[in-house]
Amino acid sequence: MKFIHMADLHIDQPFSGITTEDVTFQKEIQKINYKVFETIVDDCIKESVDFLLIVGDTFHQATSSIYTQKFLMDQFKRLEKQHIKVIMSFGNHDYYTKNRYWFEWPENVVLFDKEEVTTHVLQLKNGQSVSISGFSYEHQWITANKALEYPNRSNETDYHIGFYHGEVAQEGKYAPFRLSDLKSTYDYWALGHIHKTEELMDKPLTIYPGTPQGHTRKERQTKGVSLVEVNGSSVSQRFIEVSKATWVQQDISLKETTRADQLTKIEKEIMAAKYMKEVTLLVVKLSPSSEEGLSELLLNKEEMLGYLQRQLLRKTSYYIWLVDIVIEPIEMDQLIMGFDSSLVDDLAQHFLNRNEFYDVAKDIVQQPVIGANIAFDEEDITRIVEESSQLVKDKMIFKNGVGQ
Ligand SMILES: [Mn+2]
Repeated sequence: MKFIHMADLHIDQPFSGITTEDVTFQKEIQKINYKVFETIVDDCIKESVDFLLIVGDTFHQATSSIYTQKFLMDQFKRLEKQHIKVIMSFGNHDYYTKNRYWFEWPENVVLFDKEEVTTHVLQLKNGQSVSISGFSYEHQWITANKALEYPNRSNETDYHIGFYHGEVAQEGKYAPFRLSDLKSTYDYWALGHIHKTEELMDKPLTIYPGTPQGHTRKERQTKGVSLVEVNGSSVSQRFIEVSKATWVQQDISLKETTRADQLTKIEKEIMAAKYMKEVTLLVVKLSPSSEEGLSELLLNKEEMLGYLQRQLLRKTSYYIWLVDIVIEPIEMDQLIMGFDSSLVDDLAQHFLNRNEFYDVAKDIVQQPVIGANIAFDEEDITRIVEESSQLVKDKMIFKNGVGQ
């Protein structure tokens, strides 16, 4: 028995952080999700699997566009021609409502469309058979532990697979379960919901394949889809990478650079990394040269980002899109003061006087919107002055060595 297990495609989810006026790039990025699914179908055909398992959240929304539905049905038909079945459930994002679909599902597609656990039996190409037990979401949330509802391993078929879109948790909204609740006599547990690739158990092999294509900068740790082969009691598994856009974080140091060198250096280092994917979605983390450099970067970050986005997009035959610039905070050298820290406390006393306090705080207090809504009483003043003098003390090293 050979199959591919995927989940969480989120085919109609846009990529976060892509703001571009470049029309060719816009078109390219819109096609990516579709290309990813085409690649999965190609792999099913190439590996001549018995079936494709799709464990929920194929669509990002419960109502998907007609175009997307048609695209998916056509891809399923490609599999039908090769006698490859599709077993599919719906997750919390694409929870199932029958009348939202505009087309008949092709004959090779077997759906889990109910919230109760049901079992489908499939014949394999070699004459063996498999039971597949699972459920779908019909609402956004399922609070019950569905794992407790699965049947024992079937005696009628050669293999038994469990389908589960949900989370390992004591309680929650996504069919929370404990690993020990999953039937241990099954051959494989095909999970969905978590976007990071994870193997939870070895026996039986229990896998979250993760999303095949990350859509946010947090979805970097993903390995594609899970290709599984089971022969009697021996199970072999590997991941197949299918993503078309990669999320990357690159660290670039600006230490010992002058302002005039910085943009060129950033650009050069990005090009030197030789990103070869069709689309690279890049987050650059800069370490500034100094405290002064830090404030300069913070001040000009948006403009630098816009400039670099335009510079990089057309540099290669591939696309590099700079999603964001993150600036690393730097350690501030503490000032060494030639007096005792008690002097700070003495100075602070001065500002406990209401008039002195209001004189310092006048920029805030006289601001019409803020001033109308804030009145400081004695207690507020004391607290603010204490906190401020502590802040001052934190940034200094004193002669008496108290650093505080
Ligand atoms: Mn989900």
